[in-house]
Amino acid sequence: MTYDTAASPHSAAQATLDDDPFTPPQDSSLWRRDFLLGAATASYQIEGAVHEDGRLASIWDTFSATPGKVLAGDTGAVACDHYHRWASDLDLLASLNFEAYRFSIAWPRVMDAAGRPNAKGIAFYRNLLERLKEKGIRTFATLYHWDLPQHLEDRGGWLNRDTAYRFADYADLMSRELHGLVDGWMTLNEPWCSAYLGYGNGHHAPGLANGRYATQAMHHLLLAHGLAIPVLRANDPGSAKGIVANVGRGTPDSSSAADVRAAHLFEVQHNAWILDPLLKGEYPQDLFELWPGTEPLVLEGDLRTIAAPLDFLGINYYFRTNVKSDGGHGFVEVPLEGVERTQMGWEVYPDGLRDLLIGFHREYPDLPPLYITENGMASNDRVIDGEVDDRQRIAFLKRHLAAVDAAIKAGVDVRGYFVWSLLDNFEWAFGYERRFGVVHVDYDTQRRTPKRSAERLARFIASRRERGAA
Ligand code: IFM
Repeated sequence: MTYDTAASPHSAAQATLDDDPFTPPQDSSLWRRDFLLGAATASYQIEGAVHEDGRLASIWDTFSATPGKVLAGDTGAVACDHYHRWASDLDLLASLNFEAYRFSIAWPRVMDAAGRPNAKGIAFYRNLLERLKEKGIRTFATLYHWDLPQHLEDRGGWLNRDTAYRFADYADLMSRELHGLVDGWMTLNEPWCSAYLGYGNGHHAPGLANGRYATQAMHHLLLAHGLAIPVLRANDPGSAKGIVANVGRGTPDSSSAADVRAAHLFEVQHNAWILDPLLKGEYPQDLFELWPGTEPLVLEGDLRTIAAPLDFLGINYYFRTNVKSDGGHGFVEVPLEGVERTQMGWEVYPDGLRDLLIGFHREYPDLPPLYITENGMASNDRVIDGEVDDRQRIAFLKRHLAAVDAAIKAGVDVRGYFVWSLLDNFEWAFGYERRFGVVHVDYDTQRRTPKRSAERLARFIASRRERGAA
């Protein structure tokens, strides 16, 4: 079988499907035209232009400017300069045939400290969305991908309940300004990272380290989400509303009851901490066995607010963690020898994605449709003779897509998959050293070079189109 996708510069005119190691089996649900294949990014990781057009400081500007917090002292001040290059970046996205784009809005770019709109910042996102619509690309906007305005952190950040209400105001503004242009709103990206890495161990902004803070910050983040959902529904009824959780697979180091319990607690801490309040309206009590004395202050009605019905749930998956009992009520990681790892040191473990999806399907009767809103890997990619041969990523993506297909075949409703990330970008505490993009970015010249993985994905999407049209 041959296919001709001449419309795309990254098509594989005349290539045979059998030559393409990316091609899923004929019976794969990934061939379904209603299964979206997209790419994801986030504001602070790509935009740069941190002082332009009235943008205020975010906690990540402050954190990355603090010596010792980010590898090599990198900051997001310039990043991929996407604020200026957004139009050509969208051309690139379209040339790679992606059907959907997940990006995030920088809260400090669109609202001033008094809560008034910043017209220039809002225009940036409106232009972006309008261009995506012109190109026929589905739009998924995340409201909070970690760049909290610094002035809110100065008043306690996510430890202050008031921040949840300010978030609802921000969601109100954005959904009034951008209604009709967004196919899917995502309130928060990975509240686990905001709460645990930001307030629990201090590896991320704002850099506080206290277990009690982590659970309280999580509660206010989830409350912010729950307050925002009805606002988004009222202002933009035609769009879908959801939230994005990063989930972790924990496996026991042995079959002992203690190690099996340890793996369970790992997943409680990574998954149930977020998913139980969202989907069951309660916190998992096991969490407070793991972290005694950290129960957050929960006011009457909060859990009902948090459990507002969702149109979809976004799942971000990267790796598994092998654990054993710490001899008490907790777990410790036992890194496995001889397994494949990425530049982050994370184990490549696609079965974890399949098992988690099937597990959530069984555990939560009210599980909404799912999107895989992030999946991908970092590698030390280099441009050689104009090409980036990222074959580890090609195999990674192929195997994780196969895991999604297996979950769908087991009955899980998964509607799409977004590769993390479109571009190499600012990888938080690891700065620019870790390259997650399917497009290589030369940070000296801002030249973009699609990696082989991007070409393979583009070719597959094009062949789906052709098949759908046939
Ligand atoms: O780069 C991050 C992203 O911002 C959130 N999810 C995980 C990615 C890789 O670490």
